[in-house]
Order: sequence, then structure tokens, then C-alpha cells
Amino acid sequence: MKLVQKDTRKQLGPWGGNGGDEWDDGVHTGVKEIIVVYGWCIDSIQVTYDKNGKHVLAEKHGGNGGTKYAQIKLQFPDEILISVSGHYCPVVYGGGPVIRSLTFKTNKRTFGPFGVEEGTPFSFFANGDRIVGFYGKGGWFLDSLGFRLSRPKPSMFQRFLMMLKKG
Ligand code: MMA
Repeated sequence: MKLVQKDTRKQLGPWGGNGGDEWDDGVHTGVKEIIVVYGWCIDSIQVTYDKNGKHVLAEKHGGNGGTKYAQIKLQFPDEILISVSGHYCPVVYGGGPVIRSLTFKTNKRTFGPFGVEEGTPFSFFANGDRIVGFYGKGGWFLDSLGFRLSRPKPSMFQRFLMMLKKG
């Protein structure tokens, strides 16, 4: 029997372009709220996390433009983010690809699309993993977006069943 526990953390993405400065919200316990400011593209994103029962407001990533605002307030902890999809391509002449649209799906609702569904599509499904952090790049706009995932640890009972199965 292996005694070393596997690192259950994963990262997915990023999707989008290579411009902008890197940002990383780090690893938390869950997502509580997402604020998206947008127009012709996604100008900025700001996420509020839960970290072991504490409310953590991460920095805003991207620029200060945008004409529309969406506040996605999840019913934490019952409502869980299960998928994020969107599009990316350049929005200014000579510029690199940026995130043009975003759609968030939870186990209860769909939020968006926000922005313009133009360019290369991407979609990401958590598939049982928990989204515990966002990372990416940003400048005037949101250039790219990726996710840090955590696989919920099996309970003592689940581990017992797995042991029986393996024999
Ligand atoms: C800035 C700069 C770029 C980035 C764009 C879009 C206008 O240029 O930070 O590197 O790609 O903004 O966010």
C-alpha cells in the first residue's frame, strides 16, 4: 500500500492570449462571487473566495474600462461552479487575443454569456473537481484565464470501500 498521498491539485488552461501581466489568485476553498466588467470584450474580473470559512476578496484583474457589469453571487456552499466557457480573439487592431466572452454554469443556473461571442471558443468542465482559484494574464483587458482545481478528498468510508475493491 502506498503511504505517500498524491497531490490532488491540478491546474487547467489558461485560455486566451499571451499579452498582459501574469496574475494568480492562489488556492482557496471555493468560489463565492465573481464580478465581470465587459463590453466588446471582458475588461476585468474579480473573484471572492471562501477560504476555510473566511471571505477572501481577490484583486481585480484586467483594466478599468467596460460599460457593463455583472455580479455573479453564488449561493455558497450549495451552489457550485461547474463549468466556464467563452471566446477569445483580438479586439483592437494589432493587439493580441483577449477574452471576448464568458459564461459561467453552476449546478443551479447559467450566468451569461457576458461580452461578445466571437473568436476561438473554449469550454471547461470541473468534472467533480472543485474550482479553488483563478489565474491568467491581464492588461487593459483580460488576456487569458485558467483555473486551479482540487479534487475533494474521499471520506473515510469511501476510502474503506476503495480498499475493499482493490482487495
Ligand atoms: C495592454 C498591455 C498588453 C495587453 C493589452 C490587453 C494595450 O495593451 O498590457 O500586454 O495584451 O493591454 O489587456
